[in-house]
Amino acid sequence: MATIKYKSPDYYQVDELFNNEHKIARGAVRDWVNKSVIPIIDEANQKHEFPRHLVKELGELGAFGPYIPEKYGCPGMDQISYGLIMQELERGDSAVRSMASVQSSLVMYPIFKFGSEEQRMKYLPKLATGEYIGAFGLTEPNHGSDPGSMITRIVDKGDHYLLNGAKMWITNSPIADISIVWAKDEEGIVRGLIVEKGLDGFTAPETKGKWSLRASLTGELVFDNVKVPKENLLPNAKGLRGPLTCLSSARYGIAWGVIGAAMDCYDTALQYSKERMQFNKPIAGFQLTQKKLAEMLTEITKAQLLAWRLGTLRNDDRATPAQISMAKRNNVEMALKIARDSRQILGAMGITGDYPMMRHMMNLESVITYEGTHDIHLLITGYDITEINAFN
Ligand code: TGC
Ligand code: FAD
Repeated sequence: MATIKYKSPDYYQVDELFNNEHKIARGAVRDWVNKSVIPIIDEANQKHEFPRHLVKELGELGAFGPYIPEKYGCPGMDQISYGLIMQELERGDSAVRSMASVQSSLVMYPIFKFGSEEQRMKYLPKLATGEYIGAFGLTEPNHGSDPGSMITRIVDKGDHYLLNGAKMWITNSPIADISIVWAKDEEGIVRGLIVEKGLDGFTAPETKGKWSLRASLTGELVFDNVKVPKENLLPNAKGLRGPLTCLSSARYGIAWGVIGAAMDCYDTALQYSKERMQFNKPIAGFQLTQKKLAEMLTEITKAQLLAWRLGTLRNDDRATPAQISMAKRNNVEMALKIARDSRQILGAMGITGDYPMMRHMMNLESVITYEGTHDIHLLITGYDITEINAFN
């Protein structure tokens, strides 16, 4: 592994917009990523293995449900701290941020927002420490961008619900202790269930052979006449608005997270280009290299400001789903382009695991697809500004 020392870019003194709590949270996660993620993450990706030992450490850091109240064993921080935690985790690897995103926004948040007090007390403290790992099942083999057409069903059988169907592309599914599963009831209304592992008829096979997010576990959730206890229904989620509200929280975290990946790529390319000599001068001295670096820093700065403003709106509960879509779409594309351009600055070295660009680039191909594809987010913005739905 190359010994490049990371220096986080901050061209517009965005740091001054953060309070002490934000900086403490960011600093703790940055130190942890340096110590626990950077030394092992290339090997985990090369071997296509999930570094499971990081889960408990993430819990100790407060990275699971950072914005959920302390009463449930969580840190009770604000949305800016949540964003900065995601930024620092994704500087390490998108897989680590994915683990924390799913656990926080897609498992803990729906239990907190739509669950009963008994469900909150039963599950949230265990999820906060990482004792329990969670998954979120919305996507199906034949329904990805259009989750409203899902075919997974529950039927009321008196003392339990009978669950049938299948979910695909589910982060953490093979090791999840609980899965938040979205299914339609007999009236066709989307409901959320907490499905514990080990129930008869429930399997979660792994999806292997990914070239992206190789340090993250992905799999299916398959339900064949699974009896889910009645008390595991989330009482306060009715309709597609339930899962989409969770997605808003996770998409917000991604808008911050990918800035971390972009910063890592930019900083690595900057340092390398000042040291790498060609034609008797550092490659940083060529105009074409400077164009790449200047444009990268400009885009990172814009993305930081977009994420920060969105965070302040979320703190006031004023951020709209369409505003979140704009930030997710813009910032992921920004990070992917920076991963590609920074890799070029490293020439052949850029394709090796000694440097992080190729890994970030491959990861970001998933990030630009999940939580709503790049084009779906564009259509959400189009719908918001024209009030004409172009989805169908
Ligand atoms: P539509 O009729 O527009 O909406 C249904 C209801 O939901 C409301 N709504 C939202 N509420 C909160 N947050 C949002 N983001 C919302 N978007 C919509 C909407 O107001 C409506 O409410 P109500 O009360 O009137 O019923 O629904 P539609 O069927 O037309 O679909 C719209 C569309 C295409 C935008 C939506 O379905 C969509 O976002 N598709 C993309 C699917 C997606 O993002 N899947 C992600 C799966 S999870 C994942 O990828 C995890 S990755 C994990 C990791 O990080 O590792
Ligand atoms: P499709 O919906 O089939 O889309 C294919 C293409 O068609 C895309 O380019 C899309 O933009 C385009 N398209 C679709 N509809 C339209 C339209 N109306 N207009 C124009 N273009 C359109 N899901 C979960 O529920 N939980 C998870 O934990 C989870 N984790 C994931 C982890 C990974 C690594 C990946 C890759 C995916 C994960 N997903 C998860 C699934 C993810 O959310 C879906 O892949 C995503 O929503 C897109 O669905 P799809 O792959 O079925 O693509």
